[in-house]
Amino acid sequence: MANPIKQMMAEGKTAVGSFIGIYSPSLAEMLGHSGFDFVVIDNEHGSYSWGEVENMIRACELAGTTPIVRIVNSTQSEILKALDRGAKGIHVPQINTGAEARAVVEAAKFPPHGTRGVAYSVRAAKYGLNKGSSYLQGSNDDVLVCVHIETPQAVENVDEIMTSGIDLAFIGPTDLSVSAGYPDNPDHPELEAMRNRVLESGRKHGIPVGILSTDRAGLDRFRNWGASYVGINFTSMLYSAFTSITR
Ligand code: 3PY
Ligand code: MG
Repeated sequence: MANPIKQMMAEGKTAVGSFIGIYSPSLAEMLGHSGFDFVVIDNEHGSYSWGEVENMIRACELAGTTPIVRIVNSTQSEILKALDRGAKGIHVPQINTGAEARAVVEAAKFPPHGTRGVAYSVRAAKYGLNKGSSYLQGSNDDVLVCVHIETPQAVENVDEIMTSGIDLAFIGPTDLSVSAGYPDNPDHPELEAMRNRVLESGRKHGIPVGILSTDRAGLDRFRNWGASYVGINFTSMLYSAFTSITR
């Protein structure tokens, strides 16, 4: 059950994936066949039912890419539903303090490390075939717990967030630019300073840092900057393919 994305980041590689908010197992398969390391099934801004999330996860597995689910908020029920469907990780948006991040980690881990409720009948436990400590320990070790740092308050509290037990800190550049007051200038020096502060804190505490980009140039830029995990927006890639024909 080992998580290949955790493995890649531990080896100092940059994992590359895509965020998709459109329900289509076929497109999820295409992302996997194209070589993306992970797919973030985006149910913060997407409109998937839990059954659809499960089918997207299945499609990712078929195509050899790691399925991760972005949930709408940090409640225990959202975290539980995503992990029980078989997600190998969760992205939790809008985390602003160490206490909020610790609550996410607790909800994502089975006892004794957390408070995640257990049912062996779920897909993640092979519907009851994978029971007991091998499932519990395996899941606790493998699940990627990622929180979004996307407000000036979160950047202010970044050290306590980094030491909360998370596996990955993800900078949400859109929310960060809007919440910091620079909606039209994502490259404003203040935003760059905030990104650098997050990266430095991650280095200090041994936690990888991820970020969203829209294209190959952004991927190269953030990989060189030090990102361990880069998600590319699915709709941007699609528009760029479409308009390469029409424009
Ligand atoms: C943001 O840019 O705000 C994000 O959450 C990216 O996924
Ligand atoms: Mg965001």
